Amino acid sequence: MAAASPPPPVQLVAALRAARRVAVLTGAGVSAESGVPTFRDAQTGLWAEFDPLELATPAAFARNPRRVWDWYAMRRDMVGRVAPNPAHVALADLEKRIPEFLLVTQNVDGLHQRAGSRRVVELHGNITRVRCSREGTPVFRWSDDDVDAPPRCASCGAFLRPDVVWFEEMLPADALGAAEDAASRCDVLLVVGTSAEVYPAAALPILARRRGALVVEVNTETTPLSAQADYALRGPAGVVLPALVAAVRGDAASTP
Ligand code: BJW
Repeated sequence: MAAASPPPPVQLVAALRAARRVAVLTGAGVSAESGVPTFRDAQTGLWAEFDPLELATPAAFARNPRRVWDWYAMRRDMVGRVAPNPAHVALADLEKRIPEFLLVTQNVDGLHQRAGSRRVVELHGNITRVRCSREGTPVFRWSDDDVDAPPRCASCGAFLRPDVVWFEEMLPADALGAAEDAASRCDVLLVVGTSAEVYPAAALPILARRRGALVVEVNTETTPLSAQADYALRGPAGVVLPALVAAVRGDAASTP
């Protein structure tokens, strides 16, 4: 049976019920209960085992394209084997109740869309997509079985690469623009499962707060955002979010 969550604060539930515009920023923690490792968690995060400078920068890919490609192939395979968890499902449910809703995710795993979320902006790309490393063109036909990984672009011969955003790369301008617009206009911003350390995503809650939004953090740990958030709900997103959304819905057992 799922762990119980303390009832969400009454004022927060009222604010979400009254909200016309809600934005959500998610990070790796929202997928942790699906079995997707986070990045910075001390024991279990990817960066505890792998060096980001050797795997998630353009220079790393230039130095050793095969190592980077293989690492992403391994993660792509893992993402294909996991399923959305109750946190993803609760956010998809919340979207149906809010007139203007945008879910902004730093995650590349596509689990929000698989849970039924419709209005999703991917800030850091998607691990299932591949593009030409020189021309940026999306590539739809390629194989992980190619012995000479990474495969080459059929048009120009350059290596293919995962369609994700590495350190020192610009975020897709349209995605970042939509995220900033939603953060600056929302009544409530939920910030779920992110260490709030990677910019420009980490600036979105600060922008929302400055523009008068209620900022709500959901995280198992304290982050640099916690002290500035109006509410810091401690606990696994897969427990906290279903309880919060059930209370917003007015389910008898969860109404504070
Ligand atoms: C739970 C939970 C549960 C666990 N329930 N919670 C110096 C040099 C170069 C660059 C910079 C620099 N200083 C600053 C920069 C900018 C840099 C940056 O911010 N670096 C900081 C780390 C210092 N940013 C960039 O480079 C960005 N681009 C940019 O700024 O362009 C302009 C520029 C150009 C040239 C030079 C400099 C700037 C791009 C950032 C791209 C990030 N890419 C990655 C990899 C994506 C592909 C992949 O998946 O491999 O994105 S890195 C990684 O971090 C990934 C994530 O999306 C991102 C954020 O991590 P996230 O999601 O917050 O995960 P964690 O693990 O950090 O946190 C998980 C949280 O969940 C924790 O708080 C847990 O407690 C919690 N949790 N279980 C609820 N069940």
